[in-house]
Amino acid sequence: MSLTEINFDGIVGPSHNYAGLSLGNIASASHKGDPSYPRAAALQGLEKMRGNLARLGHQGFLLPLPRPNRSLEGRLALDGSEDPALRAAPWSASSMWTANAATVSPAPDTKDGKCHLTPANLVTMLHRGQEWIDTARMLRIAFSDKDHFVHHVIVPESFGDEGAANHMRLCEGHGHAGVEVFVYGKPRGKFPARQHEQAGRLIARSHGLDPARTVFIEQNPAAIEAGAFHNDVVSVANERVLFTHEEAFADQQGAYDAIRSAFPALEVVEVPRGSVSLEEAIRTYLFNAQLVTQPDGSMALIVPEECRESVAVWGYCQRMMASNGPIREVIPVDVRQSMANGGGPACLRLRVVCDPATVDPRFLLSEAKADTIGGILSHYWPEQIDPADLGSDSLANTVIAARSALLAALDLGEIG
Ligand code: SUG
Repeated sequence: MSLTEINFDGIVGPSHNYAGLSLGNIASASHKGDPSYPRAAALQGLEKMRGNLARLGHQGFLLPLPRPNRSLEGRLALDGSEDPALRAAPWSASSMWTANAATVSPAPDTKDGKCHLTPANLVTMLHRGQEWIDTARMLRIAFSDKDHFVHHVIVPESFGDEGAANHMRLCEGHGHAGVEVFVYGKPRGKFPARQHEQAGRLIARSHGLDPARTVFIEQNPAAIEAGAFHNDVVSVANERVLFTHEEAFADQQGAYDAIRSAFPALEVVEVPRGSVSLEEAIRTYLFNAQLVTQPDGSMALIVPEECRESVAVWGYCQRMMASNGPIREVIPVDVRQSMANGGGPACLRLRVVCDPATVDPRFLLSEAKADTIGGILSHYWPEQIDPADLGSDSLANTVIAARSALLAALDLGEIG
């Protein structure tokens, strides 16, 4: 068994649009009604995957879900008199943010020595709550090896669960036993707290985690109010390192103490508000970065281009690289189409620590497969969608044909 971390990015679906559906997600609200560019969005995502494949040696992907979702359309009793937000929900391409697909506990952390996955119920938002049925089916195909993977049912819908976006793992190396950190929110202000405390506690029990190596932390309500609708907008962890904003948690010092008592080797890289305000961190998505261990053992932070354009954020990054800290490189990537809906580089990927040989190879990227995917995206993905187009038969035909072409090219037609 050679355990390694594989990032499974969501391929941006052909119905990618800006309907402004996510309350508390500032980017989604501020781009409401704008035209979107699904082809450019998907190609940006593919470029990020190509870069990471070259840098890290492994890269996986998950597929867009079937849209428009005819079953949800039926349940919403759409007749043209409804709020346009209801009409848009069955068209959402939000499954591209696979950090919200599931919570994953790698084999070294669990009692039975298998990797456990629980699909996220995403109940807080209508357009996201439709994802889990299809996501769960896909995960069961991608990780079908029963000797290595265990699939759980979703957390009961009374407890909102948004998956890996609120879950961090500290470890000496990815293949070592880790400490899993579950971050939850409490509803205190005008924006919803999307991750319920009980969701994390329930997942930790069902995944068979050791209570001594499991930590539960409350997100700072002020961060939620500032637009950090998931913890991964204000912190990210990799191996020994927690890279976080000073205002990420309700009790910042208490959070560090709790993690450190379970994981004494913890190294915190804390960004003070004096260097980067919470608002600037959320606008640029500095923390919605992929903190990765490169083959030579050094750590790189893959950030959105927006970070380079911010004097405060880029200044901080320069100082961080010049210091003797654990993060030696900061690499900007262009995922602007996703960013405009509140999804940065980290939202676009689900981390799974496993042996690549145990994954269905159809979900693993190679250079040649990236070329195939790029060809399909360039040929079939719509160039532009205006939110007013959502609901039209001709757009539905285009979107359905585009996804079918991708599935056929990847020999994944069985996903349907
Ligand atoms: O759930 N945006 C997503 C962004 C998810 C980002 N994921 C992580 N932070 N891990 C969300 O708010 C856009 C809504 C729209 O299409 O209008 C949206 O769903």
